[in-house]
Amino acid sequence: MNSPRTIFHIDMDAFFASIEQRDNPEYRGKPVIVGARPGFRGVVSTASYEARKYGVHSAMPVNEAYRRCPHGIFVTPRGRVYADVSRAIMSIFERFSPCVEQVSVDEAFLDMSGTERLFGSVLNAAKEISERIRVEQKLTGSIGIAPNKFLAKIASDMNKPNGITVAPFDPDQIKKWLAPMPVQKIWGVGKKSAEALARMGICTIGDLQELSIEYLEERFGKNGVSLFDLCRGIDDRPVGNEESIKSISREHTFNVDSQDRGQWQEVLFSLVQDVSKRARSYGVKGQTVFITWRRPDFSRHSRRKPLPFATNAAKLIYESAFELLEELRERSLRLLGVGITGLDEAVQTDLFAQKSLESLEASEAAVDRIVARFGKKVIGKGREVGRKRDLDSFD
Ligand code: TTP
Ligand code: MG
Repeated sequence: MNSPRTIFHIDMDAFFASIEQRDNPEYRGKPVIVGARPGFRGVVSTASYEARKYGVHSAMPVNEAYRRCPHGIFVTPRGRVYADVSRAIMSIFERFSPCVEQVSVDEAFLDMSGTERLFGSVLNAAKEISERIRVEQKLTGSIGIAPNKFLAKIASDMNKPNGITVAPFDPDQIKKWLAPMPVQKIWGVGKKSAEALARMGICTIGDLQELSIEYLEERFGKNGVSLFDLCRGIDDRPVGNEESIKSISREHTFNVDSQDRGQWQEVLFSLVQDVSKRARSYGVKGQTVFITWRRPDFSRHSRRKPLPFATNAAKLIYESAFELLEELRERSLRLLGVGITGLDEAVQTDLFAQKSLESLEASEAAVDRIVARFGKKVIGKGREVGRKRDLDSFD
């Protein structure tokens, strides 16, 4: 029997169009259609909610969109900007869970199981994520909370835009909740399968629930078994790929490209505090440290280095990360990030070193507890003192 899980699915609202409305205040409250230019071949990437009222949607030929909404604001996509925002959003998610699976440019699953301790309740965590997206990116996303990926995805779509929806967690309630929904809500049931099912008189998930597993298997083979499970809301797929489960990182974009190595070190130091604190709160250690950076031309690069021991101690992570930074042959940086990987692998360390390492980790964990209780002001670790202003810009 698997232990119960809590999964979030987060999907940004009208993603490309909302970014355009954010960056061009004169577009706000208006029908914005991002995609090909009217008069040319090509399709709509997405439309703002104001434009959707006219029936405009993703993948519609742009000339059709123009017929439906001639007074719309037609915008050519700015891919690089969207990719940057996407990365920033994903890095917000990574602050809330070490297990994030990015599904598309504006969508991710987070395994939030066991995080109640950190955020009070999962609903509270969802509100905080939503708030971080609003404050840091001036955008909104919709969040679904459920015991698995399938239900979380359905939930996130139910109260768009800017909604938080909690799916039922009890098996009977889940069945009832799903019953009135159309069969297309099930992953893998596209237009063709839906038509085939409709010919059998099956239109809703509730209709599917009536069928026996034998019948479904005979009719649809292996897919029939998964239909049997999904229509009851059963889905055991784990969140994440190897990569996402095995790293914790933070990054900072400079307000203006920075040529100041002293500033790079300060930023690195602050970021390492966060990475280390998160690793401690999740009870994981890393074996490798990496730094990532972006040049002013937006190109992204990274370098990695093994840590002397698997650890989550800020001191050791910083020392290795600092060496990587020292080796950097860049004049100017747009962004700097740091992280640890190799979180799950078991490692052997020699016993003597292990002991001093444990006491270092224990003392840093003690600092976390004091800060959690009395606030950050009471403790400053050397360089953190006087850097509060800069630290604020990371949150
Ligand atoms: P979606 O999340 O599907 O759509 P959305 O974020 O615009 O709107 P919603 O509030 O319904 O989630 O896709 C994310 C982005 O991906 C979208 O803003 C533009 C791009 N996209 C395309 O370019 N073509 C497409 O056909 C789709 C579906 C999306
Ligand atoms: Mg979206």
